[in-house]
Amino acid sequence: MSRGFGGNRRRVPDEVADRIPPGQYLERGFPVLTAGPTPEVDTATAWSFAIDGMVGAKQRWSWEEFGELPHEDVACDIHCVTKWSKLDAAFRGVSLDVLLEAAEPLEPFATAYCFGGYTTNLAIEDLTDGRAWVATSYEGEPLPREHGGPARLLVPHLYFWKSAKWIAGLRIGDHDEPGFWEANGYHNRGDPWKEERYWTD
Ligand SMILES: Nc1nc2c(c(=O)[nH]1)N[C@H]1C(S)=C(S)[C@@H](COP(=O)(O)O)O[C@H]1N2
Ligand SMILES: [Mo]
Repeated sequence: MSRGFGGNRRRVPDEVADRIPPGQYLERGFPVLTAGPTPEVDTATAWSFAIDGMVGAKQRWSWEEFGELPHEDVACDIHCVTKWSKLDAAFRGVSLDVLLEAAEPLEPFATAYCFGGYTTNLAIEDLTDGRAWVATSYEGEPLPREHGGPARLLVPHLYFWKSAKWIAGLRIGDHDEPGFWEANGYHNRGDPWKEERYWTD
């Protein structure tokens, strides 16, 4: 029995059903989810992006230097563990393949750290092969501050808590250390297609 036909805004339209992971609903807006205050990071005086820790060649780019790196458009679907999914989000940024190639990681794990103190852990395997970016624009405009501007990590194949806003750098290491949400009960990896929401999943 299908009660309330037409009245359920969480019904997933058939034409996009295969793009919505299990347990998710289609969101047309772009909700803001931030634990704590929204940092303000001045690109001229305060912003840089670093790759440090166990690497062959430590890197730090100023905003101006970062702007000279090759950028690409990224159209992607994003999935938040709070169950909304947004299709065809249009970002622009620098591929982690480019950034990591410069830094030469020597070990397999990374912690993304941010202005404001948020962290999240990722395997380098999940940051390479054209699947992760440091994004600086959204829908053709500078990335809005509430969505992580000046720059955020974008790892659309994992739940969106891995896409660290106001990213300041990646620290490479030899062991996998839980970040902010991972230490508070979220899954260590967070694959939306496997519904890896909580550490018990
Ligand atoms: N620095 C920082 N990054 C963060 C968060 C945060 O609180 N601080 N929240 C995460 C969570 S839980 C989600 S779902 C997404 C939300 O991104 P949005 O606000 O652009 O939708 O950002 C992730 N990145
Ligand atoms: Mo989230």
